[in-house]
Amino acid sequence: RFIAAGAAGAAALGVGLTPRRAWAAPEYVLKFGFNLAESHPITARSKEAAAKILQESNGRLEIRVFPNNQLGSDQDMFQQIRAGALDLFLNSGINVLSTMIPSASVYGLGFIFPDLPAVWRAMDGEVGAYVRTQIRKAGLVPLDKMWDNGFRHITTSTKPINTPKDLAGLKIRVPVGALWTSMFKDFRAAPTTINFNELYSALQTKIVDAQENSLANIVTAKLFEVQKYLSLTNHMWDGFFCIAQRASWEGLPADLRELANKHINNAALLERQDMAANVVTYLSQLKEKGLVVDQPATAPFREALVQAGFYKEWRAKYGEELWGLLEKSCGSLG
Ligand code: X2X
Repeated sequence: RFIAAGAAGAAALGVGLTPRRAWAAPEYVLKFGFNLAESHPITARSKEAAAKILQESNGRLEIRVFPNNQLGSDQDMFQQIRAGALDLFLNSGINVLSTMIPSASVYGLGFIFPDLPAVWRAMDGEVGAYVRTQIRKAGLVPLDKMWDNGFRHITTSTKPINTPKDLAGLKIRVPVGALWTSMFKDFRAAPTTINFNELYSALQTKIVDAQENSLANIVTAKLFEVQKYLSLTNHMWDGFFCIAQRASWEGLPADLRELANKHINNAALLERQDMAANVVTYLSQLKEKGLVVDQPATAPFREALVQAGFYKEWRAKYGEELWGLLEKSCGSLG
């Protein structure tokens, strides 16, 4: 980094140097961590936002982006942000966040969104606002715009999944969140919770035979190397909240906080477009890599959850207020 006295000092002295970007060490440095791979669109968009924030704050605010579990597992990062050691954490509400804020997983209920417009209606609308209020009550600061972690599909190393019966007894990895375990138990599978940073090796060493994720993650985390079958089950949608550590966020001067808020929310909107635009490419890449792709009918999977009492159970857990908002946005889930 240059020392501020360079350009500013030279200008003050009237020295005819070409103005150059020269700034002091940043006044504020925030650490921004998440689990996704370097090549995931979330990584590029968050780094781009950080660059704009550095530029437009004239070097006063630096956001250091740590993708790919560089700071540890999701559970580690969640611990760090609560302890004040991490400033911004991008993660699924269905994942570790829901261990502290149960309503944060609500959008992960199976088969509630037919498409992305339905997702954003809910999450940019009253459902998202409700969850963000709960996150705030838990002492963390959620930024407004969610990031897209994609519709989720099942991959296995053993067999294609075409009907709910194919899930019976399947050793499948799920992230750390009660909704995931509940849903896959109700499918009669045998779910095991494993953090994302251990997923590849868990599949490789056959600790589990299956996992479920977005096409983006199956490509960018190279899960195709250790899986053989991909069933496009679209069984749930997942998104990431950007959560700020309250003291470091509120400790920023208002202008810098506003600048960071603007660029991070804007990055989320751009990343949503990337994810939608990349679906076709990801799918053809996975076919090229040799995955056997199936497109099962989804109605029987949803019916299996209904029969298992899944929606009833989670309606009671989320409560009538949130359930009402969900049905207002998605239509009747009964
Ligand atoms: O852990 C996963 O599977 C991931 C990356 O999709 C989430 O963070 C929920």
